[in-house]
Amino acid sequence: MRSGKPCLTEFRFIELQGKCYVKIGFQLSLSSKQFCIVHVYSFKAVLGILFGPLSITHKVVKMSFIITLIRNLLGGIIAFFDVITRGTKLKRTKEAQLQVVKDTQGLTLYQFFACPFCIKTRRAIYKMNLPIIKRSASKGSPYRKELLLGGGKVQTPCLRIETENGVEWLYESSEIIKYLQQRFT
Ligand SMILES: N[C@@H](CCC(=O)N[C@@H](CS)C(=O)NCC(=O)O)C(=O)O
Repeated sequence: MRSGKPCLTEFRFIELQGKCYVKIGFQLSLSSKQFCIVHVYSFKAVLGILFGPLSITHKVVKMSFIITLIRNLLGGIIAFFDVITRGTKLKRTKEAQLQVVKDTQGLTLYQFFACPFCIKTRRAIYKMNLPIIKRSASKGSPYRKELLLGGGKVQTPCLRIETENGVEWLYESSEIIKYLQQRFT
């Protein structure tokens, strides 16, 4: 193997905890004597769809997975159009914006990137020019557990509101937008 050039060493379907993945192995050379092997575990069987029936018996690609894929694709398209059609932010005086920065420090939005309700909420947040921290509640993210433990369920969007009186978890995109509009516009 020539130095610096990654070489494909493995490409196969595997089963991990009852789920089907595509395992892709690369060998990367660091110098003429040293190398490392990197294994990438694919998106759940996405390639399985493209390459036909999976080699793992009875693990046919589940309908729910296809629905998730379509949902994420549509969500991604909506997110893209949201970004390009957002328009302008609310303009405030420097002092007023500094106050908003201070007042939004206790706010955190738990969200999924491609969720239409989150897109709607993010769009409103953008238009109100609010620097609110956003945390992904997608599977595998540590914030998902935080949302579940704090708010009681994994549903996005959810706004975590921390004040001197305690912490409140606000679900429902319309409620979140209404709350922010009342507080900041
Ligand atoms: N009526 C809610 C609907 C929110 C909703 O359905 N969110 C979905 C994501 S798009 C969700 O969190 N589903 C739970 C899950 O995927 O685990 C709103 O307007 O916020």
